[in-house]
Amino acid sequence: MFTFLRNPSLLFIIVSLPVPVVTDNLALLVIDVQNCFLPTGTLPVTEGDLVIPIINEIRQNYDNLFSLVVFSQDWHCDDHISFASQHNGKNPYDTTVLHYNSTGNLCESTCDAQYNITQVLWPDHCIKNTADAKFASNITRKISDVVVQKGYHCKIDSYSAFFDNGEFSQTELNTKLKEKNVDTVIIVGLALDYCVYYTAKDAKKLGYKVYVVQDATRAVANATSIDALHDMKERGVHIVQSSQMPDLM
Ligand code: VGL
Ligand code: ZN
Repeated sequence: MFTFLRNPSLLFIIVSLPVPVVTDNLALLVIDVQNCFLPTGTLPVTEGDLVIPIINEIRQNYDNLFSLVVFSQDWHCDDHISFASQHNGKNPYDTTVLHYNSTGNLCESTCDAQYNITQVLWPDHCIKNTADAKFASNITRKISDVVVQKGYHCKIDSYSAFFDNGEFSQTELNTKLKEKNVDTVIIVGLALDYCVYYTAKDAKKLGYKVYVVQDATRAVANATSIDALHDMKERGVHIVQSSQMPDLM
């Protein structure tokens, strides 16, 4: 026994034994859980309110495992370009094509259009500094949570919490995640087929490991949610249920 411990080379073997290392550094991204997207809001998502108790339970069970919890907030000008009310002869849920020049400016009359973006036209929604744009009153929020606003450029929409729809500008989300060395994001919230989908795609493009907790989301429409789920899976986004969260942790 003592001979063994007095042998320096054996001691080296003992101290260099591998120890398990937890490599995933997690962030929870809570997308657009705002009054505007609840069933009584201006852009109602069917059952949008049902994500709230699920997200609250995820936080209750796993908050200590998240290096960061981020709330994104859709935050529009009152004449935002995505509103059907700003387009003559158009109704909510119609589409139009918007043209942008090489520097990301909207071509309102003649200009050298470089990018054409198909835009769904929405009811006026989530206008900044209104009660409609506030976070749902019953979603758990903590002082340490970070808020990232998006969609505040009046002439371009922003579904993703990382970039606007033309990828002309970015929010502070990627920087905030990098500051905390986050490598894995868990995405919940509204709406599955728009802001959750675009945020998950961009997170994947930026190199994060991405989980979408499906039962903690709801969609604007069935057809688009089927397409979004299919595309996310193809891109390597993990679609999971909240009951599977213990397996991820
Ligand atoms: C959203 C449509 C328009 C979303 C935001 O949060 O999914 N959808 N603006
Ligand atoms: Zn919006």
